[in-house]
Amino acid sequence: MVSNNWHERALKDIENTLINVFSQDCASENLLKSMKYSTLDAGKRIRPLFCLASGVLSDADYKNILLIGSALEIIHCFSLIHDDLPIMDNDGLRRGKPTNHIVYGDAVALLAGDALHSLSFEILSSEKLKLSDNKKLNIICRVAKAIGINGMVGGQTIDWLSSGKHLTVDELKEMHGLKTGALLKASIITGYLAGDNYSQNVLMQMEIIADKIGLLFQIVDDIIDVTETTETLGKTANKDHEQDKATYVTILGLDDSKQLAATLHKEIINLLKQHDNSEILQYLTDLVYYRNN
Ligand code: GRG
Repeated sequence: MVSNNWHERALKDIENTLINVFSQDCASENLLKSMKYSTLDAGKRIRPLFCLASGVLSDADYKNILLIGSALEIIHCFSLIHDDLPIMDNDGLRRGKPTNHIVYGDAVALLAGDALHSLSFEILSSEKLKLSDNKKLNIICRVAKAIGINGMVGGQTIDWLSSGKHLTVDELKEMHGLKTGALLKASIITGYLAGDNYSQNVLMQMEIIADKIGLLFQIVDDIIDVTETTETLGKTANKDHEQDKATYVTILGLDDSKQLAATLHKEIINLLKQHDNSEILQYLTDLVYYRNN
C-alpha cells in the first residue's frame, strides 16, 4: 500500500525543484516575484504527482520526471493566472490568497503567465533533462499539443464562448477534456514516456485511463464547487453557477453527478489494477475522487 510518506516526500521534491527553477536572474524583479507568487508553496500539485506516479510504470529516472512534472505544474500555474484575470473569470481568490493580478496588477500578471509558459518549455528542452533528443522532442510535442488549439486553450475558448448557453453532457465532456483533461493526461503520458521500460500497448491503455482520470477530476471539481465553502476550496465557491456556466451538476444534478463520479472512480481503479506498479496511480486516483478542494 502507498503510504502518505510517498506523497509528502514527492510534494517536498516538487517544491524544491520549482524553487531551483526560479533561482536564476530575471530582467525584472517584479516579474520574478509575480511568477513565484503563483507557483511556489501552494496547490495540490496533482499534475506533477501524476507524472511521478506514471513514471514508476516505465522505470523513469526520478529527477527527470520531477523536472517534467514541474514544467507541467508551471504551465498549470500560468493558466490559473490568466484564467483569473478580469478579462476572463475575473476572480480575486486563488489557492486561499489574492489572485496574481490583484497583487501585481493586470499587466504584470499577464506577463508572468507568459513568462511561466515560456519557462516550462525552457525546462523541457534543457540539458538538465537527461533524455535522448527523440524522447525530449516527443514529450515537448505532447505538452505543446495538450495546451494548444486542440487542448487547454481550445477548451478554454469553447468554455468562454458557451457561457449562458445550454450544453449537452457530450459537449461538456469534450470542452473539459480539452480545457482541463488534456494537461492532466499529458502529465500521465509524459511521465510514462520518460522511462525506458516502455510498451506501446501499455501506452495505449494509459491514454484511455488518463482520459478517464481527467473526466473524474472535472466531475469532482463541479461537485465540490457547490458542496464546499470558499474557505475550503481556497477559491470562490459556486462561481460556475454565478457565471451561468454549464457543469455536470447543472446538467445532471448533484446526485447523478456523484453517482457518475463513483462509477468512474471504480472503473479507473479496476483498470489500473491490471498494471504492475500502479499503486501510486491508484492512490492519486483516490485523492482526486475524495478531495474537498
Ligand atoms: C494561453 C496556453 C494558454 C492558456 C490560457 C486561461 C486558459 C487559457 C486556460 C485556463 C485553463 C484552466 C484554468 C482550467 C481550469 C483547470 C482547473 C480545474 C484548475 C484547478 O486545478 P487544481 O484543482 O488546482 O489542480 P490547484 O490549486 O490545486 O493546483
